[in-house]
Amino acid sequence: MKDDLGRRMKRDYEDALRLQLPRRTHVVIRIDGRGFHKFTAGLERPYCRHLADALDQAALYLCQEMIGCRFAYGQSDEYSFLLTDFEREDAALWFDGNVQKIVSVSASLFTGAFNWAFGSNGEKSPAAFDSRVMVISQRSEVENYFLWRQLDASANSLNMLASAHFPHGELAGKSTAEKHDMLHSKGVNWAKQAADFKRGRAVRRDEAAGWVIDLEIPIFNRNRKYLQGIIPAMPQDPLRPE
Ligand SMILES: Nc1nc2c(ncn2[C@@H]2O[C@H](COP(=O)(O)OP(=O)(O)OP(=O)(O)O)[C@@H](O)[C@H]2O)c(=O)[nH]1
Ligand SMILES: [Mg+2]
Repeated sequence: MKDDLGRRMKRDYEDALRLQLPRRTHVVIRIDGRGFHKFTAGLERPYCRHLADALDQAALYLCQEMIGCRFAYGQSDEYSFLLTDFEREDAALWFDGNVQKIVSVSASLFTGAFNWAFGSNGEKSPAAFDSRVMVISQRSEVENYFLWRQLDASANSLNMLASAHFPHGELAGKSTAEKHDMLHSKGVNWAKQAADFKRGRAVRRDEAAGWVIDLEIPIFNRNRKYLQGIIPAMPQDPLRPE
């Protein structure tokens, strides 16, 4: 009776929403701080090194935990991870591609590791992160995905710097060039800020040292070789004529 009930509950309800990723493709997972405008309220502005370090540590931990992880890129309160499962015939996909497992476990591992690394934030509640997963089959689109996140990094970074020097109302409707001009008028130069706060940071695999945090990443669309050297290419389709 109990076993029958369990089988029926699983089949009728649990398995009904079971979603599976396709195999042999690029998988991207993005993790983002939940309500971080609140969580970061008392932190150093415009850029908080302690926050960035804790995000990097959480990303490093996740890179080591996720089967098939190749690369991670982070900025502001988010980190994106690239996973692949096509390098070898018998390569595994994390949780066999079970979407609910992938998003829930990635968010919880990242959340746990971040809070551990960050420590207490005064009286505040612990930080929480959401997670989403997507499949991007084309290698060039994976590259575009990371170009997009880095463009967002630079825009966020400029906005953070501007909002540390001007009230919200004065910045509303201002273009990127105008924000740069406003900052220059106060003797502040965005270009002189730390590279990783302008471009974001990466966790990548180094042949000698294993997983490493990289604070000196290039501007992706000025140095295409960086991402192209990291994003794995699919092996040739065996059906293709010789
Ligand atoms: N003080 C400070 N804040 C930061 C730093 N990096 C990111 N943030 C804040 O993190 C927030 C990230 O914004 P979003 O992810 O768009 O918004 P959110 O409030 O997290 O909301 P959801 O992601 O939708 O849950 C922004 O409000 C930034 O101000 C930092 O170095 N210092
Ligand atoms: Mg957020």
